[in-house]
Amino acid sequence: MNAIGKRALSLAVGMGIGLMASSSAWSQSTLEEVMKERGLTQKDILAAAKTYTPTGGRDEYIAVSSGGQSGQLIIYGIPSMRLLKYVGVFTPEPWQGYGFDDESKAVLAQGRINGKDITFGDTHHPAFSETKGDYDGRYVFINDKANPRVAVVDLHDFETKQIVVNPLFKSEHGGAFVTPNTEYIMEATQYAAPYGDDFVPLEEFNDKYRGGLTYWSFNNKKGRIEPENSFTLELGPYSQDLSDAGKGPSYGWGFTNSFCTERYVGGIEKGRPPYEAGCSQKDTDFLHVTNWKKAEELVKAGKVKKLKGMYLIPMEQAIAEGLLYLIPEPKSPHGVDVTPDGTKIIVAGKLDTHVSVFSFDKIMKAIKGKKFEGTDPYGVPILDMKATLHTQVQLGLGPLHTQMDSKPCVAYTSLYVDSMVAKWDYCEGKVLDKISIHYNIGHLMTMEGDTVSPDGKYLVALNKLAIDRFNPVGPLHPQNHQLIDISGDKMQLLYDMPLPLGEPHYVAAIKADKLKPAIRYKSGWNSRTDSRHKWRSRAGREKTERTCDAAGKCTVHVKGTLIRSHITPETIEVFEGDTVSIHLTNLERAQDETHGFAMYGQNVNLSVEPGKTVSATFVADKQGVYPYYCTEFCSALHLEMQGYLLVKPKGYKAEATTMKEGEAYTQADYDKQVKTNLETQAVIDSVVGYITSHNFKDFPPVVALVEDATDQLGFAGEAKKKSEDFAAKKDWQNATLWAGQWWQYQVKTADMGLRAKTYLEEHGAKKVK
Ligand code: RUQ
Ligand code: CUA
Repeated sequence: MNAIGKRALSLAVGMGIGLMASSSAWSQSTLEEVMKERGLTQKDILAAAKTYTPTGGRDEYIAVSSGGQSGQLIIYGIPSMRLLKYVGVFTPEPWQGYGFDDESKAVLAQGRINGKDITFGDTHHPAFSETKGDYDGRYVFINDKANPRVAVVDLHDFETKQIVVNPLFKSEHGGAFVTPNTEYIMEATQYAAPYGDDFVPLEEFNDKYRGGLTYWSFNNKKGRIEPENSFTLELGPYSQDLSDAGKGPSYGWGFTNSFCTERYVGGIEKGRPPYEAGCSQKDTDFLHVTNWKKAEELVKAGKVKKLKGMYLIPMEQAIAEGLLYLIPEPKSPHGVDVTPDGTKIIVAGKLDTHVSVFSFDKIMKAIKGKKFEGTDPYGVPILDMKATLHTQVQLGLGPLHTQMDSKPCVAYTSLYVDSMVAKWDYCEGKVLDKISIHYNIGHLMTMEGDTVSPDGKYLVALNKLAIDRFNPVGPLHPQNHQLIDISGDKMQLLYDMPLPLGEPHYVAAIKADKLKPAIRYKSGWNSRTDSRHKWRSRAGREKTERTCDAAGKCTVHVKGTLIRSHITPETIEVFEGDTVSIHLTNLERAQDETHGFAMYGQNVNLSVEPGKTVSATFVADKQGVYPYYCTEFCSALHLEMQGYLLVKPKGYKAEATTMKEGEAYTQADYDKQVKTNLETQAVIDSVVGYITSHNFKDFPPVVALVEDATDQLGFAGEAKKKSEDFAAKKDWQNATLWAGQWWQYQVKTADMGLRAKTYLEEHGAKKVK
């Protein structure tokens, strides 16, 4: 047997032994001994028991966290706080091939601004799609504060499908927040700027700079934002902040905070007082109340004009139509959160110790009764604050964001300056409990806590500083997400999780059983456009085509496939100067059999999940030899999953030579290989015997493994036939190599079979017959 074969056999044998060994290695120490040794208290043990998820276990909730400046999403489980995935959104992410394959490059290109690639995002607020105000598990939206963009991530495969750029804004913060049936995704500006792209001096700030609030129209059938049906409400040049959509009685309305309604423009270098002084002078700022339902009617009636491709409702029109009102709120507010029943709107001011609870009913009465205390400089009516307030509650220093409990009237608010979470009753207006966190909490999040039916149970505190909580790793610290049990009267801190990526502003958590992600794509699938890929291929249909145009520019299209453990084609030959487009389809149907594809010197790096087709296009501008290989350790012969791109100099003519093998094989080699194969077949037969004598059909993962193993065994049969044909002709070279290939497929079959057998053993399969 050759060296490759030997290595593979020892791998397979190692695998087999590993799978068959029973794990009886329980440590002998008792719980008391471990507690003593590690200095753990009863409380620690209780907290551990509430979060610990045994091997193979699943979490009850899936959290989708903003990845902050990483421009990604971070997915983790609750209560285990185990990280599951990063999802590339605004930033290239090599593991997923995001920003490397042609298909995802096209998604990132949607996010260009003035023709420039923007390869980061300051992601802030993920929002799940909703049906009747409840998470429906279909999509997640995420905004980019630095560049006014919103992305759509499909939860069917956790991939980014679309990025839209706001044509009017130069920054935003108040996104993404969805209306109760995901009719719209709200996105509000942060820093006022001219809607146009030309220079406007700061002296003209009050007249020419503007804030705004965009309602992005979402097509629930197509799963895409439709910019052509979206509209923006022009707002004063205040720093609009977060938003939330009304629900229940307040359905059809939206609420958006603002600060710096002083319209102060800094200039510290010219001796002017800085922004922070000028922007916090007044005692109150404005809560914007907008009627999106009525605005939508105006748009549909053709009464709204477009600017830069987006419907824009100017302030005069909004005022005349009753679409926009302001309510004074304590200065420098931050979070605005609508209660699950939609009757109240909770606003927290960073510089005020109170949280203000507004009554939607009172707001409507004030609007109907025209109880205005005046207008702002642009003529927008200001409602009387007292007339719209339900109550104000003193919670502590720096209240920011609020989320709801499953218990009626119970809410949790983060206290940034105090580094605490306050549990309180917004109906009665009283504090119920407080807990310290570490340190300086920003957002907090309860399970499905911003829906019409929050689940309570857990709360995650998203802390801005970690300081001394973890092993030091240099001046840049990880973030600290703290898990808190809120099922009882008193909050209990359970766990600190370091998050090593960006400053995650906000997280949303969904009941795990609402998600039904795919295991594989339909064969030959373009995942970014959700359609069959033009360049998909099937086994035996692979081909390489070179076409040249009249000017002599040539393009080589490679339609290839990937399956354990080979890349087809194994050699690609092109000429210097050719444009090369490699399209690869993963033919696997097995769960988790992703193949990667990386190539020397061309910045080519792909991830090809089962069923997917992806492309890499580049110019082969320099003659040479460029090895490529699979980057996922997919099988015992993964390292042999390889090939060469040969870039020939222009005009190169091959000399008439034949390939010389490294080794020549004899009949003895052939016989030895066949003997090994027959022994391997005996192992396979015994595993098959075990599986079929048990109720394996009751276990879907095993059924899938058996299907895959059957496929592999079919391939083995084809290779066996080829080897026997060559042996009949006494071509021992080819006979031996095909016998080796036959064995490769057997090894894969055995791998699947052993995995299936282990699964059955671990899941208590019963013997049948
Ligand atoms: S914000 S810490 Cu960007 Cu959501 Cu409040
Ligand atoms: Cu495919 Cu490694």
